[in-house]
Amino acid sequence: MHSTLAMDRMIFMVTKPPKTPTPPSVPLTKPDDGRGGDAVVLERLPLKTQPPQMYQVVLLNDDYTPMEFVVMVIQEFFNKDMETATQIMLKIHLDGKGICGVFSRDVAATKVDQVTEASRKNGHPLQCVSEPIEL
Ligand code: TYC
Repeated sequence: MHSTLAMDRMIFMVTKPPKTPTPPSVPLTKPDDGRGGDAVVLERLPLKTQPPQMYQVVLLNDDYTPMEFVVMVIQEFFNKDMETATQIMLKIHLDGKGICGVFSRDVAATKVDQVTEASRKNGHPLQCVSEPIEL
């Protein structure tokens, strides 16, 4: 291939010249006040953190676990007095399930483990689950 001066010139002509960078419309640095030298100003952004997801710990009804055991579990692991625990147990007995408390994820998981272990040790099929609360 032979190139001529004319062709080189044509190629040169159709190549766009490099853009010169345009300066930002807003200065990136504050004008020097003559006091801070090269000091950097860090501005605090508004916090966007969300509250943690919460979990309700639920007991399920069954036909075999004695009512007294369920009342004892609710008192012991969910810190309810006997009257409140009895109301919750009866609600579960009638509706099929009931909320015993609302906790952060780790605490809810611990409650489920504690109830499950106590039920297993005592030979009861009582089921305890945790579920995230709808926002
Ligand atoms: N239904 C059980 C009974 O009649 C009592 C019971 C209540 C069991 C609540 C489980 O989560 C429960 N003995």
